[in-house]
Amino acid sequence: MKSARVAFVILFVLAVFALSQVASATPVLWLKADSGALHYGVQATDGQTVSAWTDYGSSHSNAVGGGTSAPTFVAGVAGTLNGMPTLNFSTSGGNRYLVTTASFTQPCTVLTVYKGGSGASYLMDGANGTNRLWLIGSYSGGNMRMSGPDTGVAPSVLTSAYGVNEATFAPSGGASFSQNGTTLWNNGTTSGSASTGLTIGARYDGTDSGLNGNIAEFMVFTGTNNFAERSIALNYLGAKYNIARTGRNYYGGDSSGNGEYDFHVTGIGYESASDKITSTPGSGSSSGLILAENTPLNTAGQYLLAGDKNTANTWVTTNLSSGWQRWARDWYVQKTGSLDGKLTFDFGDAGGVTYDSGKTYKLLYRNSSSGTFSDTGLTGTFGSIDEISFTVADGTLQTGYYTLGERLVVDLTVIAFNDNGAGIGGVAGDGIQNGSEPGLSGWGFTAAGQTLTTGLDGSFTISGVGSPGDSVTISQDLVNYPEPGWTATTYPLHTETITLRAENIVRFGNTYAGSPIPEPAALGLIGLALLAIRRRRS
Ligand SMILES: [Ca+2]
Ligand SMILES: [Ca+2]
Ligand SMILES: [Ca+2]
Repeated sequence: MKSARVAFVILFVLAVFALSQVASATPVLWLKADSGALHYGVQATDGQTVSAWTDYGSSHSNAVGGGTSAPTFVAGVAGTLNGMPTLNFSTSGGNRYLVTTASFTQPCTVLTVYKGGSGASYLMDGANGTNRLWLIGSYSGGNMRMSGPDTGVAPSVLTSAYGVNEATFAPSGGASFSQNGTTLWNNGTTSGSASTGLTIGARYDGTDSGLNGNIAEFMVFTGTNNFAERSIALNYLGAKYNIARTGRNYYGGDSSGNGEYDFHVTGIGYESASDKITSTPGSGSSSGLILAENTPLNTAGQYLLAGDKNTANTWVTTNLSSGWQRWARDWYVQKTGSLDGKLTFDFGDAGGVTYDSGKTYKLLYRNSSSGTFSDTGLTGTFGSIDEISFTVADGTLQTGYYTLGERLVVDLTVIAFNDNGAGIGGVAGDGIQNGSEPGLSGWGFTAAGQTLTTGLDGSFTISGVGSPGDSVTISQDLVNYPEPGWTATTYPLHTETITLRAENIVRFGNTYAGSPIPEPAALGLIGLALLAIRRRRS
């Protein structure tokens, strides 16, 4: 049942990923203002009504409304909620609300980022008018209420500022409410039962006690074994909306000191054998990095979370040693406890980069949000379609910044030439191939472990000989290709270890001590002539 649910989520998220923000959790209902708030089928813009709010949860029960009762989209404002948008559920001219047919069982927990207005201000209520189920609202003149009992929580908690709120509804006992990690009320009994359908932003029938406030995000989890996934979701919400919380903090990449890695926070974690998340959503629903356990998680409090900065991805060469390129997007990865993890990079999800299983990809790490990345030295394993995975043992898996790197591979061209240009426009014996000093064909070399012979133009090229910074040994092969009478003007006739230059061309100049013009040079001249003819034909 669980795997079927996950499969549904993956398929669904595949369709809507372009705008999504990812948490690892699989809530029953998941609404977010920054993605899938639709004005008649198209992403709403500031001031437009939202007729359908896409459900990214397993229910796929979009919250819908219409006409003058639909909420309006409020574009993000810098400095508020990290610039993220909200939906405004006004009460002016009648309540604004949306209705979903998603079903819930108790216990269930609602995670929301919202701010209500004064008065009764229902965040939500069961949609079934004959059996009003549960709600969060500031109760007029009294305390906040949750589905029956007066909680003893002041309404101002929900009206003065946006918070990350976690409200658990239980059929008998165990109900609780906390905000930004502080438990404000618990152990109450909750009336009502499981609900089919939910009204968001007003009382069950929409006719009374509208929210008169704004909702940024809304998630509902059901069941009892979801503490780990809710803990990850709380970190996701706090980072995304820049709301400080206390407790269950497993991700600090969103702070200014750590570089504001605020988005797509996701993770794995373990509370018990029945309450754990061992892999983040897979290919098609990540921001490019997928986390998973390697050695199975088995200790309460193990967590591995990651988030990014929403950096548009492409290949870049910044913050690297020469000879490397990397993804522009990097992730802050935070480890709590000891664990072996697996980091998988998904090219399709990250976007902006082309996958090639013939390349050498490496896991790169740095310990601060600026500075040079270094190679972890780990070898990746190519996975399905467009992924590469790195198994990172506990001792190597450090909290810090990770991305995918590639060692650049370059070609090397070796040229042998007759450094005897006197009378034909060059300077004899200067080690420089001037003007018409011809290449020497048929000269043997040993280069990068291969035996090679110069072609008609006096050169050969080795494709992918190595990366800038590597050393390649090249020697003229005097055993198999002796050319009596010639002396080297550039490199002596023995092995040279060279560092690849920018142009990756190494020239071996030679001169002939006697006369007449020796055969290799003559061959070279003929070769050049043949080349010229070939070029004219092409
Ligand atoms: Ca931040
Ligand atoms: Ca993929
Ligand atoms: Ca010369």
